[in-house]
Amino acid sequence: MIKSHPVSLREQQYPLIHDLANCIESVWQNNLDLSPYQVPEDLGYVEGALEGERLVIENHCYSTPQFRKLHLELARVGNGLDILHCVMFPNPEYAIPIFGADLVGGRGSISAAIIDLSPVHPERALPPSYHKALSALPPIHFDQTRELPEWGDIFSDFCLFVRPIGDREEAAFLERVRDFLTLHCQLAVNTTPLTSPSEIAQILAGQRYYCEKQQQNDKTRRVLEKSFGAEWTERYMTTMLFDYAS
Ligand code: 18B
Repeated sequence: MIKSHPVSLREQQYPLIHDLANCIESVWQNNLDLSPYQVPEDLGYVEGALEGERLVIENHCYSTPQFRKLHLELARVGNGLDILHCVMFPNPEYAIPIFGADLVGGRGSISAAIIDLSPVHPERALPPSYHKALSALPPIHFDQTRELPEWGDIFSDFCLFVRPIGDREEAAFLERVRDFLTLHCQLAVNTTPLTSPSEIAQILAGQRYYCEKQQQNDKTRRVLEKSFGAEWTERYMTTMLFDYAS
């Protein structure tokens, strides 16, 4: 027995998902001052199989001076579909974007790999320091890029949404996540917090808009509903995946 469950899900997951989870946690550990974040007791490790295949979810959460919640979630549906979900929610005193990543795949390939640093500024622009740092990254090419859904107006011009093909593209995606994350952590720790209540209120409104859009992702909702039902899924999507302060 390892911890409270038989084997770590991560060890069994699709290699890119496993490597990405380790990469995300090591960039966090090397660049941020992590404290424990209390996950609601019944949501740390979750298993369900209501009418469909078994779904197993493992949550890892931290907080830091700059981030209210760092959330890394690993999930496996049935015996083949692996998911990595990651969101870094800034404290509202920090006028910085929301880092988000989602990978879905298994049985030999990843069908969707998305990362972004999404603006929460009222004009939906990234801070100049972010724009400059992201623009300076070397150009990157993937054979198969994917169309953002209708609710995807929250994402920045730097959003990468692809179906990575083969080891070379998978490695390139992992490196791009490492670059986004490293520059995000470094810029975040050098950001001076806001003090003006009206500016903080604007950040909160931007974060809320981001969460409300993400809650409209029917593909995520459907996977969760099949194993846990509609009521549980609604609670999970609004309190664990995309919660916002009101
Ligand atoms: N997501 N994803 O996190 N989602 O959570 N995800 C899918 O090949 C889950 C985020 C995003 O085309 C798919 O089509 C489940 C974050 C976008 O309509 C499945 C969980 C971001 C799409 C899931 C999860 C994000 C997408 C379809 C909880 C971005 C495309 C896969 C563990 C920062 C939507 C496919 C579309 C797709 C499932 C984006 C199955 C269950 C943080 C844009």
